[in-house]
Amino acid sequence: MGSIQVAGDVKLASAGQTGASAEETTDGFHLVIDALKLNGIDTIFGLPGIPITDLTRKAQAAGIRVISFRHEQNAGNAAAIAGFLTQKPGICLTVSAPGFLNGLTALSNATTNCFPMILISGSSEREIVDLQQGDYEEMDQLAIARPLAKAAFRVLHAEDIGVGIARAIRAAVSGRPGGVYLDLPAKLFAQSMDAAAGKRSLIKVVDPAPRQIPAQDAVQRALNLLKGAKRPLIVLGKGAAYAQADADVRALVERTGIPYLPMSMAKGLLPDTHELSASAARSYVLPEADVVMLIGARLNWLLSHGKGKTWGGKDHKDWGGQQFIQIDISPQEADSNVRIDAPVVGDIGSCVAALLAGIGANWARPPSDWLAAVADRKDKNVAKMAETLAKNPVPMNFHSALNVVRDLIKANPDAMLVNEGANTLDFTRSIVDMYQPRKRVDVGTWGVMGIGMGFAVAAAAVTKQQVFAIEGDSAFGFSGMEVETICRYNLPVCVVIFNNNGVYRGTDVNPTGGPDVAPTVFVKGARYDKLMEAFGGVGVHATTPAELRKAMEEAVRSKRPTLINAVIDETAGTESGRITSLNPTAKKK
Ligand code: ADP
Ligand code: TZD
Repeated sequence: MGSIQVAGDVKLASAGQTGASAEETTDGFHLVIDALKLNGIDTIFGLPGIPITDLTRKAQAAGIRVISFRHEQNAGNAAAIAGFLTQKPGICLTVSAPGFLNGLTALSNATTNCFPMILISGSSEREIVDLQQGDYEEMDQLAIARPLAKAAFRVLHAEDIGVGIARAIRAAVSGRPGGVYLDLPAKLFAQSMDAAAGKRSLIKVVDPAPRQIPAQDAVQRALNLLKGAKRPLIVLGKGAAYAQADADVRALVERTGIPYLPMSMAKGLLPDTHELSASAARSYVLPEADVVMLIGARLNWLLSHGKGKTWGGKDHKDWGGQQFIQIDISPQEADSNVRIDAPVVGDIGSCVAALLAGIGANWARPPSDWLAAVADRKDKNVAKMAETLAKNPVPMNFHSALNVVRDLIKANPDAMLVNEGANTLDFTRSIVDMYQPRKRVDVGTWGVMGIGMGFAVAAAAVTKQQVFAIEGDSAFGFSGMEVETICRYNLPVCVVIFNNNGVYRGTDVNPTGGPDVAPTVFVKGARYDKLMEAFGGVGVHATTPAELRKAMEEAVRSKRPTLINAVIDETAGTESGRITSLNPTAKKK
């Protein structure tokens, strides 16, 4: 292992020959750091160890913020959501084989969600790996990452570091964003080269995510379809949130007067209280709409693949009769599930601007009977929800607890909301209104548990705002150890655990009557608040909405790391939350 230990800082090394003038050299460590800094990367999320420990130290010494995690998956999730929030690739740095694999889940999730991220992993000696001679943490990481990443590269020579990082950045953020793997073998870090040549070899990426202007005929086709619509609907996805074209997206909705439905991470792009929001009438507008314009949203399972009963079809294979316009940067997305009548390919900023230009001053609003029907359905559902929220059952249920969260977000619209769980996710999404773009981050396209604390750390680091993480007790467990990280960096994160004693709920029983509890059940009455106290944060055990409110308000006031163990009725949850229908047994019924 001696070859991968580099003693001290070799930035200024003397040529050492008698009479020879001192020659400035640099090394792989510094070239990686300089290349990242040159491209505006100011934060690395990672976990140290051979061969990248010195890289984390030297990066910190060079002024990069290095946030060190307890598990690489959480560092990776942090990098991914930092990418979503900033449009700059989030960097996750790991050790080889197991550390790399821990980070890979997050990389794969980033690719699936179109989040720009770069997983940089140190790797062991190529010669030994390729001959499978059993090196320390040996693994052919590049081959393993390739199918799960948007792109994957390896750098073998110090003079190629600039190119390697430039390619990784371009691959992560251009076109449809995604996760990129960059393999840096241990030997690379110690390689030295002439400092001036090293500097010349670095690349400051010019225009890393070039605008992609839509074709004018595609824009016209979309406008014609929209113009003829009797019951138009806009669906905003997280691609629209990512694009940061907030003012134009809002102008498009308001100038066309078309009701819109935000996907969960697009909530707040326009305030959820906007009169054209159709969120509260979702099950009415999807089957009733005749023309649907998707903006940065895929017709995947989250939108029932654009067909079936959700869309007014007779069964799950039947098309509901809608015509679709799809705005997306990926030309391959159209027709992935149903026919797209008017694809508009380009970046959302350019596409929405082109649509706005084509709309002009005389655009006719949608027929008033459609708007009235949507408003009517919405009012009824909002009134029904208000009744449910006003109840104060003992113990708390999801609704009475979320009524508090809803008020806290309303009072702190700048705050970030991280959300995972099953019932905890579904109820939070529908009950808690968001008021600003990119404030809500959650389980995304995969519905993956474990994003919670990684997202929370990154949200706090990137936005410097208060973060609320609303977590199912099962969901929290996947990344719970990072409460230490939250305390270590003294982040303004308030974790609220909806503790109903298990996965979905806490009431399942072992049918054999044996001593093991059912697979979905946890220790009853667990005190997650003590976890936060163990690291010097604030732990609160809350059994009523009043206690929950007080603790959340105090967290906002103090900005201290806080974990609230909110005791929820263990009978309150339903299996899989709102996606019970995806259970194989439920499908047969
Ligand atoms: P949601 O889960 O919110 O429905 P998806 O992740 O399914 O959203 O869809 C996001 C879509 O947005 C992807 O198809 C992606 O290609 C697209 N997208 C991402 N960024 C941009 C952008 N800047 N311009 C246009 N489309 C984008
Ligand atoms: N593992 C991973 C990585 N992702 C998953 N989505 C699951 C397992 C399966 N799963 C869900 O889809 S939700 C969930 C699991 C384990 C947890 C639900 O329980 P919870 O939330 O306590 O987090 P509720 O509010 O009690 O339903």
